[in-house]
Amino acid sequence: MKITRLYFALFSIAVITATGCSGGSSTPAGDQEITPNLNFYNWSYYIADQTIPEFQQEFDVRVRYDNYSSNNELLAKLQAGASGYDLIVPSDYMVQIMTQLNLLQPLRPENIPNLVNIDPRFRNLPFDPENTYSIPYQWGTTGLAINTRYVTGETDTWEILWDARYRGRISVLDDMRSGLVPALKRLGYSVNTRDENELRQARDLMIEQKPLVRTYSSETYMDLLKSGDIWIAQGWSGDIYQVSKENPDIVFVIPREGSYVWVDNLVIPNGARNRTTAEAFINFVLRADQSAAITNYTGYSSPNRAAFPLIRRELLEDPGMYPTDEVMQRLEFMVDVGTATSLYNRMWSEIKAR
Ligand code: N2P
Repeated sequence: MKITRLYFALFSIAVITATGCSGGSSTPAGDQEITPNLNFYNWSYYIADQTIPEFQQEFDVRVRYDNYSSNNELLAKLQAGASGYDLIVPSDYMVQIMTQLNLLQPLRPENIPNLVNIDPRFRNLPFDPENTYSIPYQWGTTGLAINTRYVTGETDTWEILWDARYRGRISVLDDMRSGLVPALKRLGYSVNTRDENELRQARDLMIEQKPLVRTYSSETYMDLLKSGDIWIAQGWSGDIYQVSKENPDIVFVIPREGSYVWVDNLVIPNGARNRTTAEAFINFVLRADQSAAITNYTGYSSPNRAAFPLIRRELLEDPGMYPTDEVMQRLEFMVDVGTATSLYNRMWSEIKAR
């Protein structure tokens, strides 16, 4: 797998600008006690049913568990201050942004010995080159869910989102970075473009497509797919895997024009009151059995080498989850686009306002 190489190529510039901005810890020294509470904020549909109950039982901790459905929702919550969360799961480029904003505190490796289970190819990735703040949780790809009962013809292309036959049966991911991807890739541009003209063209294409869209969603689209209310959805690999278990007409495809791949990471925000407990939880989900249970349940891809023998074969052999090198060449990682973030914001608001 070429994941690390791809990363290094893409991130080499971004990292140079990101280093040097360290988020210092505000937690007092000597806090090595496991506290009785943990406030965990995670993506929706992104954990096994038994993970939290088993942790609570074993460590005698009460976990408050809340969900978000986009990196921007997570960032907004943190920036509003006093979120109370001890543990969050931002994607690669968002770890970069949060580090620069001094929102994270360093992890203490001595409290997370199971880090050795992480495949070396997923350690020291360019958005956090020393794993100072983050440890990979799960990774995956972004593509299209297709209901093969209703959708015919070529389906491995973003163009299908512009096919008027599917008016009202389409959903698109609801955030400014993901939601522009179908248009950027159709136009042959990078998901990390900072070029205003390219972003305007992408905006115009998404505005043209908007009359066909039933909903912009990064969470409820799963239920709409299951029930057959929508037939085509831009979505994430594991989400679609979960849906296909209940509705076998649904398949996941990575469009031939290319897409993006991401790694989500466990991190502790600055100001977290239950830092040691958060580290204990990180160490717990890095265990081979716990990590494999999460992967087997969510259908996402695992960065945990020790978990591999316990992961279901059908998942390991699914090219949507573990793309071939040839497909991988067409996938980009998102990076922090710096000042161009405001352009993405503007384009996305203009699409949504229509
Ligand atoms: C889970 C979403 C996975 C995260 N519903 C996409 N980075």
